[in-house]
Amino acid sequence: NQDRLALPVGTTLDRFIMRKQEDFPYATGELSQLLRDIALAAKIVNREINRSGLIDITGAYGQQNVQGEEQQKLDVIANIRFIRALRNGGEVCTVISEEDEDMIQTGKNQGKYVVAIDPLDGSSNIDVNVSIGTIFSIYRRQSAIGQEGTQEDCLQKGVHQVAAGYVIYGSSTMLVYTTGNGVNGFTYEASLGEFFLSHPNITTPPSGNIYSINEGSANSFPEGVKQFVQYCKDSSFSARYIGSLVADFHRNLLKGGIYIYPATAKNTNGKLRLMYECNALAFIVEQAGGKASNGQKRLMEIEPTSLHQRCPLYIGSTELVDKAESFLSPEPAEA
Ligand code: P6P
Repeated sequence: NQDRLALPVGTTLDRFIMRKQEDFPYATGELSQLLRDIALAAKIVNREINRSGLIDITGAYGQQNVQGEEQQKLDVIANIRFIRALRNGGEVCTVISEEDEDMIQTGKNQGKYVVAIDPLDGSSNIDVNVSIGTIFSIYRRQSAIGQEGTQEDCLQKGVHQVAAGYVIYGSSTMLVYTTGNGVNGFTYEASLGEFFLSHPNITTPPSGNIYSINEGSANSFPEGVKQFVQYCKDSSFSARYIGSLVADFHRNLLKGGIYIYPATAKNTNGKLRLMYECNALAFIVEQAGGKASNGQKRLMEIEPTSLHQRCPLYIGSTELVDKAESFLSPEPAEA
């Protein structure tokens, strides 16, 4: 009955996960344990981030990651922490990460799940104390249990996600996730080491007056994007762009708005990654009543072809994504 489902604000994450598992009579607890493993790693990374200015682990790590981006020490630490937690938890056979070119085999071949993760997105923001985030997607492996996960296990369409979420390390640290039955947000109380339900059943407003896009690249925006941006200005929208995907997404999720990272001259297929950035946020925004596309089609229907492929991202309030798309593919001229 409904009141049993409506867990009160203040419920701990552990109790929430346990109660939600009870709603799945055939659930055997592996996904619940996997979510706990991710929450544990998030607590550890949160502690590292909060100390980062103090114990000289900020700044570049002196290496470049597969993206050719200057690797920040916290990138590396977060990657190690999440992969270790997923490996030790035993539920995951294979991980793909922004920080590693190839699939990471955990050695736990009995694991039913595959995880795609951006352990610390927006890490160039770390040294200037801007909110950053972890983004993850969880898929059920397609290959037989008992062997290593395969490339096909890792390259599944977004519609096949069994869960997705993000952690935002901001003025407060929150874990926001979905398992396909709505979106719930948990706020971390460091003194107790617990996440508490603070944002039950998040729904995103159907429209809004915030647009998030890096207008520094406006000269090379597709024509339709230029027209949509002009529409936002003509509508007296607020321009809000933090330059940290999770922070921009989270604000728009709660307040309504649209985030766009289109194709640009510098990033001809957009900058954001399909498997461990876009798909997870697309699952969450759809579960919250919003929309996510690559400008042409539902983002979660994109058939992946490589682990680190990029795609344009139009995500947020349904009416704004629809509006943006209308400029991108105007109605066919009257025959
Ligand atoms: P730009 C951060 O590097 C990131 O991956 C996202 O977190 C952020 O939204 C985007 O890139 C910012 O990119 O080109 O606007 O600086």
